Amino acid sequence: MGYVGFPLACAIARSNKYEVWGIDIDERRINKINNRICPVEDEMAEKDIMEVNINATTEFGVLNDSDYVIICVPTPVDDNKKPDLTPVIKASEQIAKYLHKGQMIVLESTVNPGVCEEVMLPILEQTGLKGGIDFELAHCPERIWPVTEWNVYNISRNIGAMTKEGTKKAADFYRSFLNVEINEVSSIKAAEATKIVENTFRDINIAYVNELAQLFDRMGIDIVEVIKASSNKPFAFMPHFPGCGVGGHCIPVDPYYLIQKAEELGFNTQLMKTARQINNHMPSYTIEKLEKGLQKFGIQLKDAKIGLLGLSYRANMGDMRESPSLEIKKELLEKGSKVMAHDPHCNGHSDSTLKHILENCDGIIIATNHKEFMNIEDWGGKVKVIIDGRNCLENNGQIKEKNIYYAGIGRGY
Ligand code: SAJ
Repeated sequence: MGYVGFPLACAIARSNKYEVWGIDIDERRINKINNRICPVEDEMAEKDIMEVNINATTEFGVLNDSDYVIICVPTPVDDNKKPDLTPVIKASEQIAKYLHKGQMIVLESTVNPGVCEEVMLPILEQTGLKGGIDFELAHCPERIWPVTEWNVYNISRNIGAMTKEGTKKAADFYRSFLNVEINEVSSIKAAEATKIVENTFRDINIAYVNELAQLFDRMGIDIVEVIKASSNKPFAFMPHFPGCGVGGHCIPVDPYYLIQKAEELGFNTQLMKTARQINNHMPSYTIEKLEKGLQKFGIQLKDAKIGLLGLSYRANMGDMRESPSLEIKKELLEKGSKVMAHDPHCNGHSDSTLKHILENCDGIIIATNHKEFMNIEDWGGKVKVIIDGRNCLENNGQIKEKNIYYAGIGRGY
């Protein structure tokens, strides 16, 4: 019942063809849903919860009477960037308790090719029931882009099961409640591969512009101008933009699932590993720029008060998972700076107000391009340096008027 499962449950309920049970181990989340409080930041889901009926429970026993079971649990990595399939395994173990003939089990969580058949299937077949015969196992990778116009109702999907018939049956199930293209692929592995390819594609492309940003800062070239100009090529170019880092529970995480699987097979995914290294370096690169800016005013990081604007990993939302801001804060503290963080979307995690930061900090890092930061007029009296980690304040007139040292990422200096 997270940002993937809850909107999906609403979409199924909205079709009025199914009795929908939303299961979650988080009782608070279940209580919210049963009190028609939306458990996720999702515009459509906020609407849905008032209009559709979902039975929410922590009891897996409802699976006894379920024909379709869809798993939408996290697939994180641990502190050593190793895949952590615990949520998938635990969900599979619960499902196995109630597995019965004719059931369709679908995994939506992002995994590397092989997880469905090498991890989930053995757990399910311990019941003596056979996948592809007594029950179906399919993979329909989730595609959600939080706080954008893209949502479960308008994004096409790929789906693969253990057999051709199983794939068709699974696809027809999704077609029964979604009015989007449901593309049947040849196998579960192909379906698992599509999603991990989509996200590693993005990570590599972001790493590419982040590498260019560091080079062009040395060459006096503004990479944002260049990328925008190159984007007028009507084919074979897809713009990405540099920043202070790559956050979220997907892009900086999913590549490690494929990297790990490849290692198990004795293959070195050097491009994906290098892309991760480049993107993981961007918080440090951002701090290097802050250090250079402060030095122009004779201020050392160890004596500096630094304002960190933005804690979430993406604009206008409050999700801090794998956020570069957390890396930036950690490294600044290690360097002896006093750090004051403010994020209007991460209630409870700010340790300062925007006003206090603007009036007391020597330097500011914009780590998230929240709309609340776009029209700051009065930057206070003390701020000497602003490093714009999302290249979002270039047109803020106030900054230009004051003798504030302003630098972005990859803007040529
Ligand atoms: N970022 C850049 N430069 C860019 C684009 C993004 O530095 O040009 C950074 C963002 O600031 C953010 C991170 O990368 O920190 C991830 O950004 P994102 O826009 O990919 O946002 P997510 O992770 O919420 O959504 C992604 C989806 N994004 C797109 O496909 C555009 C998609 O990969 C998945 O549907 C989703 O993760 C998921 O759930 O897997």
